[in-house]
Amino acid sequence: MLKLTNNPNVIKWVEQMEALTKPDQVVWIDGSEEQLEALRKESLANGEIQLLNQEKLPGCYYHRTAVNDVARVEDRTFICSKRQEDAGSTNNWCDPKEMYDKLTPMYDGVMKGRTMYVIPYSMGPIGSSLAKVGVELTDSIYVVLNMHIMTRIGADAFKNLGDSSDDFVRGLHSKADIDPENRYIVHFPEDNTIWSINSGYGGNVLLGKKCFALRIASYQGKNEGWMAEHMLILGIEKPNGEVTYVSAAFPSACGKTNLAMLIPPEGYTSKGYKVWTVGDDIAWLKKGKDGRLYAINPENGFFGVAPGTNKKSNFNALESTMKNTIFTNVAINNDDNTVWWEGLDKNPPENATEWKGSKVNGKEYTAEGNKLAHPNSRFTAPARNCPCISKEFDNPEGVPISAMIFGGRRAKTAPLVYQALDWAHGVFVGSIMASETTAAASGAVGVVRRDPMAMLPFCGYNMADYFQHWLDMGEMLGDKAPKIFNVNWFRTDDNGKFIWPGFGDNMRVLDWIIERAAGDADAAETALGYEPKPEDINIEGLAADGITLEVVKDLLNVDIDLWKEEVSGIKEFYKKFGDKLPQELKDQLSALESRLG
Ligand code: OXD
Ligand code: MN
Repeated sequence: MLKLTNNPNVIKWVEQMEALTKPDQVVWIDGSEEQLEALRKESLANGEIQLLNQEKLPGCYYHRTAVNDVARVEDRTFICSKRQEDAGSTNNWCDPKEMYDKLTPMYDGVMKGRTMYVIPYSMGPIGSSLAKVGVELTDSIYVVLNMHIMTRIGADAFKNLGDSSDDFVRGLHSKADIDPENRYIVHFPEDNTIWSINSGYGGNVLLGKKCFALRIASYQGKNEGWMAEHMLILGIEKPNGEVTYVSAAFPSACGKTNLAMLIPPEGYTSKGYKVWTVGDDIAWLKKGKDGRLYAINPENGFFGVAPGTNKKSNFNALESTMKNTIFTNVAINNDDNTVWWEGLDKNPPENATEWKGSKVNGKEYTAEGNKLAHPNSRFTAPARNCPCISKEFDNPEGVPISAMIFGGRRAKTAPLVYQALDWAHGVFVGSIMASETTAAASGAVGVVRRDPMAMLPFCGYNMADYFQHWLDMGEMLGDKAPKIFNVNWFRTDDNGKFIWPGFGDNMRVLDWIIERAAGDADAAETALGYEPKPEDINIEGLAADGITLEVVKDLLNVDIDLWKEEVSGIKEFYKKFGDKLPQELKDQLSALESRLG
């Protein structure tokens, strides 16, 4: 078969990996519809994927993973830098040589009787100076089909690399035996290399996503002066046509995909406000020619959590899944061969197949407290399907970011919104990001988990160095740096009920943020930073939700005693970083303490 590049570095590496894994044949993925269709047929024939109702869900397929292989495995994810201190205390570390020695025998001959697919892909629009090239070798057609949706694949991807460059990320994946005891997701940042074995779950095997676009890219960004962040990107268009772009980081289960595809409330849409999605999970950000920070979404699709997605919570995400989508571990409605998940509607199908593959009466099954879809079941949908996809989605220059938003799920501490005093304070705000555990996850409810910039599981190097890199980026950007904000949609009342309606109504907070970033909104200074005056949050039409000016005042209230406790929590957390924690962040913590009095 034709190789898709003459680049000797690519060819040499593919040959080495072929010699190691010993596949029966090697197939280069050119990205043509003809080749993809042949692979879909093969995958259908061997039962790896199933065809769904082609009238209702054209081009859609179903896949079920092994029961033991349904999520990312942080305890089996490693950063193998030469020096342990370069991985830091929040990553699993192993000496690279030791790890190669351990994994090489596992890969030896692992593809015997199988085909090795060579997938060239670009993270970011082809030709963009912000884009990067990867090559993933895999023995899974499911991976090829997902990579086709999630990245830009095929010969064109090599255009950015040229004939001699060595700057591509080498990803080697084998399902092997899907053995959880020998499952490894390993990054060698200094070698531009990712090795993944014994998993078939998206987050572990679609190597362009978390492994490359966050872990390897964050390391590259530190060395090359740019940023790879776990952030959505969206554009807010005002009635005069002006679009302001913001990026936002939240830990999982805080509604990142929902915010990325938000539909503004009636009072805004009728005036002509619109929201445009550039990305829902990852942003690569670099200083542009005009000195501002520009962002691209390196991905080409959405790998979204299905449960909870419905017409009301996220109409645009649901629409995105109506064609050319792969569903993984959701339930099947056997009456019409479509898909179902918890939260799609209130009618679980009677004639259902639950995610593990048993036929059940969905109504009875769910009434007994069982889940038809796995809580982490997913859709892999092309970004272009999204009704509100930004026209800048493919812009190689990216979009200029005016504001960066951090957030988490806090019942009492964090106010609805506040603005950091300056960039360095904003870095501090990001570094103390936290979320309280919900009943949805196992373990105690209400426990505070710190997840700086939502990057704790995704930073490919020492997080203390990562904080320093953020501080350095601020120096580089100077007064052109985006303004930094923190939001919390999740304050609860005394009965534990969410006070703020959230979803589309979060537009009301974004509205203040973009006006403030443009220097057009007033603010009051609090111990935490700048806050809107309560009357500057537009609550028109929210009376039925119980939102009055008084309630907004409460939502913005800073409870000094709770924040003093918070400071102790932060001090405890910061100990993890030892001497490497930048002095600037220690100073920011002391400054907060003294502002609290
Ligand atoms: C994801 C995650 O899958 O953050 O996007 O876990
Ligand atoms: Mn994510």
